[in-house]
Amino acid sequence: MASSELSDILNRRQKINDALENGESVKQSFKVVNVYTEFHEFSRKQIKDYQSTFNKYDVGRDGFLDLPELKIMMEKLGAPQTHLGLKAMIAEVDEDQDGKISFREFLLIFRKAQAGELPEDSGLSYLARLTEINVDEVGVNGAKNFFEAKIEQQLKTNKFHDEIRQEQEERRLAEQERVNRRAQFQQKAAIFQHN
Ligand SMILES: [Ca+2]
Ligand SMILES: [Ca+2]
Repeated sequence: MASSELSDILNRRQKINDALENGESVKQSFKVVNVYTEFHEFSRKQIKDYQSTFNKYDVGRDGFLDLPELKIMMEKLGAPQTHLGLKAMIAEVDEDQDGKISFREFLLIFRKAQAGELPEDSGLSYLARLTEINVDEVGVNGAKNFFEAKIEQQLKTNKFHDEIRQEQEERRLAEQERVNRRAQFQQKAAIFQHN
């Protein structure tokens, strides 16, 4: 860690301690300091990229993505959602239940996406995957193509998909066995009849 970065953290820590001594609320800045340690699965660069994505769609600049902002975000990403869909998206990560997405809760989306905890066709799953590309550069159609290619690629390695394939294969084998058994039975029956 660069020494300037470390002194930044120490300075912030000192400010928090001062504020605490004065009985002030320091909840928010405390959270900002901690996202790097809480979301240890992401690199600092990733978190900074997520922060700039978040800021881009936090049009009101209040540090939260509310429902109208999320609505516009999903439209811009080429995956518009219904009002109920948007509410469900927020509820999925709204741990403090204030009806909007803080940056920390925003990071939960990507944590869940990475852990495979988001259903394929859920709004948050679209959000997580579509924000990986720069829609401004490739355009919405480009984003859609990229997205479809990405889903296809993911399906190939997806565990769920593998299980379905395995199930289909098992069903195919069972059906084959049934056909074989019937053929054998008919053969035996034919021999029996000839005798
Ligand atoms: Ca906002
Ligand atoms: Ca919240």
